[in-house]
Amino acid sequence: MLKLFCFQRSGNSREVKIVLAEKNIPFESINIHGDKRATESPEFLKASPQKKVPAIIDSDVYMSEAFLINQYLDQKYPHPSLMPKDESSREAIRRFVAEIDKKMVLNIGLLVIECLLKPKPEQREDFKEKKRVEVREGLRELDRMLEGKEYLFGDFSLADVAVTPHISALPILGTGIPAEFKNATNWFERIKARPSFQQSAQ
Ligand SMILES: N[C@@H](CCC(=O)N[C@@H](CS)C(=O)NCC(=O)O)C(=O)O
Repeated sequence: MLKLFCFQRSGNSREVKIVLAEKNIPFESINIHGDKRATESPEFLKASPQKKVPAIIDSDVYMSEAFLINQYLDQKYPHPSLMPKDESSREAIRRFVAEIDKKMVLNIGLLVIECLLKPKPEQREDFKEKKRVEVREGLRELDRMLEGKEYLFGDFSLADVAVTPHISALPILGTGIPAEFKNATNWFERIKARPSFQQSAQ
């Protein structure tokens, strides 16, 4: 059975859990949080030399990096497909994920460190506000992309998967999707209603 190394509050792990749930792929979840034996195990280190989650072992395939894992899963388990058929749309999704990782996912990660992992006296309020503004700019762009669409690239795809688990962390970071971004707000409601999204939080 496929093994997934993860931890519960990891947005990147959630990305892979969503795809596993969408495709109904059985898997063994190995929660490595605080488990030194798991983090130092040769199989985890082979799957993830950087010691980051998510990582998977699927027969003889050892992999890390959420989007790479999800593209692999989508090819190996094609039903339902989470990438468009034509190569130019696939390439557009790859470019989108690379961009949104830099513009938004990274900033949300930095907010997690600043707001949740640092002791209060060490937290920099100006830095937090700067990152919140940058995240809101990313949301504005998503809102524009979603005009007239249910999902970012038409059908639900790996593009939606790459960003939504991270957006769900925003309320505990002192921000969220501004109400004026109606397309993004409605899209996120649709995502939250999907069983795969709900299961990925467990
Ligand atoms: N670019 C990687 C990021 C992976 C990553 O940063 N994972 C975090 C959890 S969300 C992690 O393993 N942090 C533990 C650490 O850095 O030691 C991906 O998309 O999978």
